[in-house]
Amino acid sequence: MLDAATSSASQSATFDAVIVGAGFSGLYQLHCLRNRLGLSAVVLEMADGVGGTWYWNRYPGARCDSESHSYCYGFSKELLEEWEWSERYPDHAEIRRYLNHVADRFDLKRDIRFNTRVVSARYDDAANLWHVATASGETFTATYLITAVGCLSSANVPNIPGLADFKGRWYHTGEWPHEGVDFTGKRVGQIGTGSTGIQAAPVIAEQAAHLTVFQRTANYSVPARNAPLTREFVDYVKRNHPEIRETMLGTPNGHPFVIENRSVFDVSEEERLALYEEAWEKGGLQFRATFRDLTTSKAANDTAAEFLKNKIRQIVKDPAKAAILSDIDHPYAAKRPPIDTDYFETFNRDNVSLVDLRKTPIERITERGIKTTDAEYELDIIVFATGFDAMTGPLFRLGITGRDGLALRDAWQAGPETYLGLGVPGFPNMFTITGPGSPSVLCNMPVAIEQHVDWITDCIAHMRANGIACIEAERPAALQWSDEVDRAANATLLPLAGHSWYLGANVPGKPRRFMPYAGGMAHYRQLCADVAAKGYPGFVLERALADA
Ligand code: N01
Repeated sequence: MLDAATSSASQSATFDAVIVGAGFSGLYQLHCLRNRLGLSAVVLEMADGVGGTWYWNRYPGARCDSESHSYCYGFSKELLEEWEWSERYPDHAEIRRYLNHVADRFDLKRDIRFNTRVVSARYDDAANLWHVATASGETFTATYLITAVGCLSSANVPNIPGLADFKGRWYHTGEWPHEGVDFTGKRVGQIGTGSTGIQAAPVIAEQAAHLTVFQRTANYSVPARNAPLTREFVDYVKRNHPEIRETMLGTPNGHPFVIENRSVFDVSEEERLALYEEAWEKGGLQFRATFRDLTTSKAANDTAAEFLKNKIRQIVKDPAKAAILSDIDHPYAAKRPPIDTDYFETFNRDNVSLVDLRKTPIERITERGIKTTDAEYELDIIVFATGFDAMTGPLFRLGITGRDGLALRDAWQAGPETYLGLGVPGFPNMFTITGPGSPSVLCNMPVAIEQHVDWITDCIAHMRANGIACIEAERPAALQWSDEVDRAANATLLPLAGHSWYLGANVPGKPRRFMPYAGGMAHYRQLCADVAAKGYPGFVLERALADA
């Protein structure tokens, strides 16, 4: 084991592993490497606290769409039993409290360097080491580089002409000011109606003088039915952890509910509507699990889509607004399905208007507000709920170069190429937690993260037990995996939402490639376990020179 020491010659702190990011992934990875394997590891985190995505996403209404009792680590029975969530869906502040509790409970903060932004990570072929440099000029050297930067941490502010001219204030939801934003008496424009915009609009509308929502693509949403958790439910969860986790680990998406094993066409129309109504009343992402073929058959999906569009028409009283909001061009859940608290109801407020950007696109931002082809909207504040340069963006920001000085950005010019979303050809001893090609964002994230971290930890333990100095994904295996990622996506309706960030379509110039693995978490877990059990086929394992 290398000591966490600073070599006076290079002034570079040396560790077994450098982990980048102190969210769910980085915290657990540090726990595994340091507390289980006894290795020296450091987490480099650009924020001044733990939380990762939840450190930055503090926008009004920011709340998790996974149910709280499933949005947590499962690795510690004690942790599961002692932590109590307060609501069905935890808000951003409660999730940060949870992650701080975890960091304190496992004494993790002493090995996290906060306010430390990685600007480059370079693989040194000759020494088989990673050299990591930070914005403040510090350098770190490590055998393993583990990226724990999340999938949705690189804000996408669209390049709309004139933003610099705007005399008001503007904010991106993913980089929200910690002190909050006071909307009182303000005219607010919100661009974006994805999961974030759908959470934010109702809360902003309650405070602002006026909210104008600029919608490019209409979206489905199902009520979250958020509520405080009852004592009975909290106690039930405590008593039934093993069963709940068994369900989560057995499903394709890591949630604590099963997908019903019935087709839309197994039941009469009357029965189907009753089942949709029941799922609507229950609320949440579980709506998607009402029938097994909702995500794979367009004809089946059409029935849910129609039900949800009708709900919009029933809720929104102004027929013109209802028509714009329900004019949805993709199957339900082909984009990440939002859940909401009073989103469509918000459009019944007198102080909320809606602009259809499909009919009247934004031409520019002016000193006074947003100018579409039809009108100029005077605003004091613009909120960009415009999403992220997802999955690859956070990795590119690290300035990673692998073998022979190859930049990750160049290696992935035509789209990301990984083996299992965990390893990248040309980038030895680098592991990507929830990287492109992993189920990650198509799964309840903590479930996906724990599987990755456990696999990486076991892999490093195997390397150290067997004198293996270097592991690197093989190109043919990565190419095959890319084909499998495509195949899995094409077996679903996901590619039918041509503008989704799953495809990279939301960022101009980004190669279009379906990035997450849609084959299901349970299946993926088995594939990864098989690879490990068979001695890591698809990876090249090299012994240390002295052992060769
Ligand atoms: O981002 P999005 P998000 N002009 O990319 C619009 C996770 N999440 O932050 O669809 C006008 O989904 C864009 O329009 P279009 C979750 O995985 C989790 O909402 O490209 N509009 C779209 O309406 C989610 O999927 C939770 O036509 C522009 C919106 O902005 C992911 O984060 C909560 C535009 C972006 O939607 C991202 O969601 C929230 C432009 N130039 C989010 N550019 C929880 O679980 C973009 N748009 C808590």
